[in-house]
Amino acid sequence: MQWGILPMAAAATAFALAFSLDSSSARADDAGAEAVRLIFDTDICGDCDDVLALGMIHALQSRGHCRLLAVTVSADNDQAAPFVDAVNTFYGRADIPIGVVGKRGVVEKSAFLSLVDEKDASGRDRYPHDLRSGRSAPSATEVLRRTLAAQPDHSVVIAQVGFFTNLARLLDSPADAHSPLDGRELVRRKVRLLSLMAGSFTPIEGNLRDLEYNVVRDVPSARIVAARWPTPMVYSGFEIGIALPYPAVSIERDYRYAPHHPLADAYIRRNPPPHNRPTWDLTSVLYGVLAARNYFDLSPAGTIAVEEDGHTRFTASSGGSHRYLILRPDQKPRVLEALVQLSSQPPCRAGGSRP
Ligand SMILES: [Ca+2]
Repeated sequence: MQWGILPMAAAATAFALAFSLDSSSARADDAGAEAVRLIFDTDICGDCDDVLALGMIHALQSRGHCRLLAVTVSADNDQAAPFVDAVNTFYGRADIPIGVVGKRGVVEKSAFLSLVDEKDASGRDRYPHDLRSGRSAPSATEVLRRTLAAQPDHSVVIAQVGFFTNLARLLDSPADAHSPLDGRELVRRKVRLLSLMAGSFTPIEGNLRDLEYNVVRDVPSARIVAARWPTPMVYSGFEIGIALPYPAVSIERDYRYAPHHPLADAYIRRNPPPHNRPTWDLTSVLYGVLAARNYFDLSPAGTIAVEEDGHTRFTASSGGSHRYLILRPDQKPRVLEALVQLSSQPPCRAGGSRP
């Protein structure tokens, strides 16, 4: 299989032309432009890269690059939504809507979500939050439909960094009180880009990672989204995040501004330093919010199909709406520096004030 690589500038131009991005969205992360309207869909249970990615989003919002509209959880674990609420509260944004996949989602255990129930010496939450259980949260479909319906047309970026369940259900959702549009039409109308961590597209040392976790845990939903999602999709394949290991020394040194930091504490519970955890989910957030900053190259346009066994297959085509990220060796230091600086940035509002 041939893997063509376009120079970033040419790829960006072709991408914009192919998908008719409007001028406002194309400028979205230039200085002074409108912040990217972002929805974060995460399986924040098994791995800790979701947690670092959520912290990154808050730093990007503090810098004026994005506005987090909602978080939807794609793993069935009642501690996941409270943990998201605790992270949002830590960064001074306690009221961001949170939706959950519910009992029909992929069941996941976690090494770190139990942090959310820990108390300090006086019996108060160590990580303050007011959402006590995922069972108290609305469905992801409800939150996604309500959030999208309230946004300007073609304005929303969704970063999906877990299973495809929530977005597949969104596509299949009927008209409701929030919108007369069915799910697919609502997505076509409101979403500009789906930036997702899934699949595998470039061999690593000659070997292609055959089956990627986010796909194989819910293949039917992945097949629905790959086949029916009506906007551009950019995949960050397995090979991207594993080529960018988060330096554990940063976990040990850069988060000490808080005695109990939810990002560092989750990381340590999952993989104590000196483990350098891959940055899979962080890369989809970085691209989704700062696509024009040339952190990555893009594949040619094409179609990515999810096969019945969970393999992802890319076929180049000039009219295709799918691409995948490509990381050149000389891009690695700059990307990794951005991921570390954003993840470890202390909470602050735009303009620098503490929340
Ligand atoms: Ca994830």
